[in-house]
Amino acid sequence: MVIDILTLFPEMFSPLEYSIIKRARDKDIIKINLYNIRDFTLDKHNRVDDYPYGGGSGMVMMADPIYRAMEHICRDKIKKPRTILMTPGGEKFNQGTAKELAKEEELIFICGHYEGIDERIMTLIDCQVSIGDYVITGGELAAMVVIDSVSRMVPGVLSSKESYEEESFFDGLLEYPQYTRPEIYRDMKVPEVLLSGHHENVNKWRRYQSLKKTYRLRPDLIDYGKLSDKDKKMLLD
Ligand code: 6GU
Repeated sequence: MVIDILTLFPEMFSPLEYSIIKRARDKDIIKINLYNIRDFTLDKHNRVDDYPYGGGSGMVMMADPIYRAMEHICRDKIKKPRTILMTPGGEKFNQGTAKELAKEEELIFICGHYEGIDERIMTLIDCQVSIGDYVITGGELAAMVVIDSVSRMVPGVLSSKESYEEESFFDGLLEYPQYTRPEIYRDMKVPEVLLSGHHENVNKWRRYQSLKKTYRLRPDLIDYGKLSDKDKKMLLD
C-alpha cells in the first residue's frame, strides 16, 4: 500500500519510523510519502494560510498549495487515489473504517490546520475522517492514528503471532487478561486455569473474562442479540 501525506509538518511523522510500521516499510509492504504543503506555494513568502473572507478569528489554509500538491502526486496516475481529509468534523473513525481503507492500493491523507481549509478543496476529497469527539491542534496526530490502524490490517504487516484476529474488536469484545512469568509476582498469582494445560477450560475462561470486562468497561460494545443463553447467564452471575 502507498500512503501519501500532505502536511505542513512532515517532521511530525517520525512515530511511523518505529516498530511494526517500520518493519512493514522496510519490507516494502507499506510505502509512506510525505509532502510538505509549503513546498507547493508559488509566492516568495511561501504562504499557506490567509485571513477568512467574512472576517472572524484565526487563519484558513489556502486552496492553491493543496491543489498543486495533489496535482504533483497524481501527475502520472491513471486513477486518483482515495483522498481523506483529517478534520474534527469528519466521520468518526473505527475498526470498520480501518478494514475498508486497508483494501485500497493507495491513500492520500490531507492534514487540516488552523481554523479550517478553504472549502474549495472539497472537490479533491473522497471522505472526511475524525478520530473522536474532541479537538486536537492539527490533523497530523489523527492521520498517524488512522495510518497505524489501517497499516496493520494490510496483509503481511502483522505476523501470524501478532494477528489481529484474536484481539479486541475483532469479535466485538475487549481482550481477556494476559499473564507471563513469573507465576507469582508480589503475592499476585496467575489464575490456576492458565497453568492447567486444559485448552478448552482456558478458552472458556478467556471468553468469560472478555465478556465480563466488556460488560463492565464498554457495555455499548455488547450486541445482546449475539449472546448465547450461557453468555447471558455468565454476565448475571
Ligand atoms: Cl482529524 N483533527 C483535529 N484537529 N482534531 C481532531 C481530529 C482531527 N479528530 C478528532 N479531533
